[in-house]
Amino acid sequence: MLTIYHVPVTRSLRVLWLCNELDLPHEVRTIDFAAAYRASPQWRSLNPVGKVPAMTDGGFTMFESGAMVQYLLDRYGAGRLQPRPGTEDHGRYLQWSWFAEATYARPLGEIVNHRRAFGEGGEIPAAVQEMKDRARLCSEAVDAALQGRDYLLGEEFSAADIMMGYSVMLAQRLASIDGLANLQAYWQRLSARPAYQRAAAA
Ligand SMILES: N[C@@H](CCC(=O)N[C@@H](CS)C(=O)NCC(=O)O)C(=O)O
Repeated sequence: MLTIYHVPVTRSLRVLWLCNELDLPHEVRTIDFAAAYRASPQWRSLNPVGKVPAMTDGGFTMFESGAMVQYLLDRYGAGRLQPRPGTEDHGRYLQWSWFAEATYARPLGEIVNHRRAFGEGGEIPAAVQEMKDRARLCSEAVDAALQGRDYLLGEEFSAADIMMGYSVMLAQRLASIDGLANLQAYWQRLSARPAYQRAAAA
């Protein structure tokens, strides 16, 4: 049985969303996001750096959201939601999946961390603006890539859209996707999916 350790609006959303798309049975355990709990030996035994999410599959533990998505697809996906490995399409799929977390979500996550560390009103405006500018560049790149297509790989939804969907959600909350019509339509399309909506309500 899969257990997903979840906090609403965090990256565990990606894993729940994927499970819903694949109809994979799973248990959701909502955890306390307080720093003290995340620093506890109990939580650190699941996520060694005290972040969210974590997932267990029987006795196997994982603590990186994109790796969880790929593991679940490879183990239980039966070829769904990703192109065949070793193809150019799969290379594109991997690139957008990694870009979503390593490049796009990074400055956005730092805005959240910065606010948490310095408190409301204690932010360094120039630092926040610099992170927003870097996120905006990513938003523009995804907007351009979506020209003439519904999803990152074309007409077919893939797990890269799940990886990216979370990052776009952060961008529209923390930076802005104003003026980026393709990205806005993409976000509307993704957030209308029943599997996303069930995950967002968890
Ligand atoms: N690359 C990691 C990032 C995990 C991450 O930054 N999680 C956030 C919540 S979405 C968190 O736990 N932040 C608390 C902190 O960094 O102290 C992943 O995708 O799992």
